Amino acid sequence: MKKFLVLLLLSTNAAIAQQPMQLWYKQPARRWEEALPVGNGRMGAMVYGRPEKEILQVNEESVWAGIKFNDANPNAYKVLDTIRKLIFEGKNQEALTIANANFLAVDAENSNKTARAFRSYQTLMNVNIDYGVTAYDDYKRSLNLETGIAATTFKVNGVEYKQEVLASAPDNVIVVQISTSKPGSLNATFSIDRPNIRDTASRFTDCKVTAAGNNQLILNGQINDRNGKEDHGPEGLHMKFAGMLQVANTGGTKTAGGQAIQVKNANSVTLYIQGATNYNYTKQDFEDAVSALNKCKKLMQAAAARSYAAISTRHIQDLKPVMERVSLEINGQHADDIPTDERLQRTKQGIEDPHLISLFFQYGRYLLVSSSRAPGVLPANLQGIWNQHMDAPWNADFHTNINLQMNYWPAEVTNISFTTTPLFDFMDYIRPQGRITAKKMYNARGWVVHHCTDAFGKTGVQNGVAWGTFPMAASWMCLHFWEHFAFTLDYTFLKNKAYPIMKEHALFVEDYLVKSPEGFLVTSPGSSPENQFVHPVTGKPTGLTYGPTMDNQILREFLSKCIAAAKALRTDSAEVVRWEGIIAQLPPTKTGKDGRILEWMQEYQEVEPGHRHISHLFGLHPGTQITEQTPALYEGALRTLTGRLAKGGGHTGWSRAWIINFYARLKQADSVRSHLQALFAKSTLPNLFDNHPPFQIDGNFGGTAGIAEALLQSHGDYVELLPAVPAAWSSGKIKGLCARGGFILDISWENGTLSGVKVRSTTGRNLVLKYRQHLLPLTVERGKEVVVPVDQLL
Ligand code: FUC
Repeated sequence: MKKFLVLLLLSTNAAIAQQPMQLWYKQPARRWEEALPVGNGRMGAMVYGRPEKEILQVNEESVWAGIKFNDANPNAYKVLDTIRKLIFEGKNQEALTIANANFLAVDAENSNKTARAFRSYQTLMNVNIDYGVTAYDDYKRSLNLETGIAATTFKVNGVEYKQEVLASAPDNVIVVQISTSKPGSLNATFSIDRPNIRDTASRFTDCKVTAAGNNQLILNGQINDRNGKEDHGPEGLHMKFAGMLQVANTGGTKTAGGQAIQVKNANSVTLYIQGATNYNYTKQDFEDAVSALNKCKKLMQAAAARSYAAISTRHIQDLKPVMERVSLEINGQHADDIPTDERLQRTKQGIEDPHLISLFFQYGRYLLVSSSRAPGVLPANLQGIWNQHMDAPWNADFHTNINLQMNYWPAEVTNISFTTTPLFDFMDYIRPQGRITAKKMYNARGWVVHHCTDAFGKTGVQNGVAWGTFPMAASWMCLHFWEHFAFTLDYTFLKNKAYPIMKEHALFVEDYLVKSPEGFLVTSPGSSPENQFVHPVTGKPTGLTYGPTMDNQILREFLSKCIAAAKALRTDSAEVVRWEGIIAQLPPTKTGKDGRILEWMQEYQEVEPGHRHISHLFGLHPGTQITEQTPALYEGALRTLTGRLAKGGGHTGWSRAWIINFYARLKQADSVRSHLQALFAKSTLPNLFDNHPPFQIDGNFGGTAGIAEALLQSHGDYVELLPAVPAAWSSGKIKGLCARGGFILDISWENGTLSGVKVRSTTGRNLVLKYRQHLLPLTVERGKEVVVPVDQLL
């Protein structure tokens, strides 16, 4: 394996004081992928930091094109038995032809036309700042991950300019503070706009900007949906949205002219940026009777009553303790004297940079906290909350065949459990649609969602039958509810929120499964996400099948957790017996001739042997079925990974991130290291956003989770310390990682060996620590901390 150069400059230096985690650059962002993100869960902004023409690209989480309708195809049930019969007879192509005509999402209540794709999550607006500056020096821009402040500083003829941007959760607003070192020298023009503000050949004006008084600009609009080449569902005027900019200056003058506000000779300026829509997340729909503009004005009034100083103090008090819950240091502390883009460039050249690893790790936490929390209500989408497009890649939607799940992998273990609230609410609110879909398509009880959904909670089959027929997405999503309980031991959550949703989905599972010719209970039709095999008779690429390995593994995991939940709540013993009966009839995970895990029921030839989805390793991660206790499968998983990688696997950011997690579970520490390196080298943008390509945030979250997984694992019967720490990370400290069972751990290591462990109990009591081959049972009283005698683990 290629040896990495170790950057000596960045080696241990105990003399360096603890520095804040920040991304920083010596030049403004030339493009969006270089801009820096701030977010409060509801609103987000990408800050370019341009002295000439500053841009803040602003999002509000619910600006979604499209409308709500149940998109389940009612014809599906009429052909379900036929399709199943054909699939069992090996006539997959015939089954696909019938499914193509009867399964795809439709708008049955209105046009009955097939709605082939969702519409998109959209940008709200840009806030533009013209500083009237053409030449400047001493430039720096940064994003401090502890304070969540994006700062830009530069000098013009010796006068220092300072711009700070933050998105406050407590005050529910984005604020900008601009000041100069020379009183009365600040001149700037502020404006707002949106891509659809002007007519273009393919688009319609959907908003207008007006000034209110001399201090406000108001963007008011309504999404005007049109179909182009594809039918994306009904056309027309749909969601209403509003954006506002309020300007407050100290010193100087302020005038509003046309669609801009000009400030002259001021000492400082505070900008308040607000946005709103008429979306109601409990209904997962917009409400015609609600004025987005009035909502926006009210939000503005509340926020603008506070000064920048007050807002930033409250914001830092809110964010900093959350970020400080966890800290990671690899090979000592490092001087932060290299700009982030240069660090990334060096990494691309093969120079390993432990500082970049901890920065990327904390950035993942920062991004999830900034895109998935109150006052926001929707979960982090494919781009978190940051999107500059009107038609985003994959609509910046919620893909439930890996991507939405991956977004939340770091949530529990990296001590930001509260970020899961929007996800759980969303899954809860999706249920009424999911019930209709389960009934209409499969005449099944319970609820279901297929491989993706949007802000209107669509649950039908999207993007083609072979692609979209993945009803196990719902079972997989349900596992997140269990994980939250496993980490927090929150019985109230389990009883009132998690278990009812899991149990209701279990009804769907019971009704959906059918007996296969081999006598197993299987999903049919089903698919191994987005992958195809060569049909042994027709030689054709085939996706639609029965009992793909991932489905079986998800079901085994899901039903086991339903059983565990019922037992924890001392309820539903009859259900437990039924679920145990189903598990016993699921097809086992098998290996093929070359020892690799089989992705489908039979050993088929693969169409794309380097496919990005490695779905049949679900049992290894995030599942818990392939472990050291199942040596043949464990070895099979390693072979499967090697095989995929040899054929070009891992080419998307999220796929690479998943591979890091797989290797962590396989305890292949050096592969964790090399794939992390590859994630930086091949799939990370200058602002450290993950590159699918294009930008897709799951790789950030999956990467952060992968680093945590190398340091601590708790999915088995014990809490394993440093299970996959690369030899090159010879010393280090991780503080504040969470383990299942209600524990928080601080772990340190020196010369590649464990040197310190502290265990705090939040709610837990008994645990077993594991380090290498050593086990140590421990009791930690609730709320107490224990310093573990490390020699007992060596
Ligand atoms: C899945 C992946 C793609 C992409 C999309 C949003 O379909 O296979 O790579 O990430 O989700």
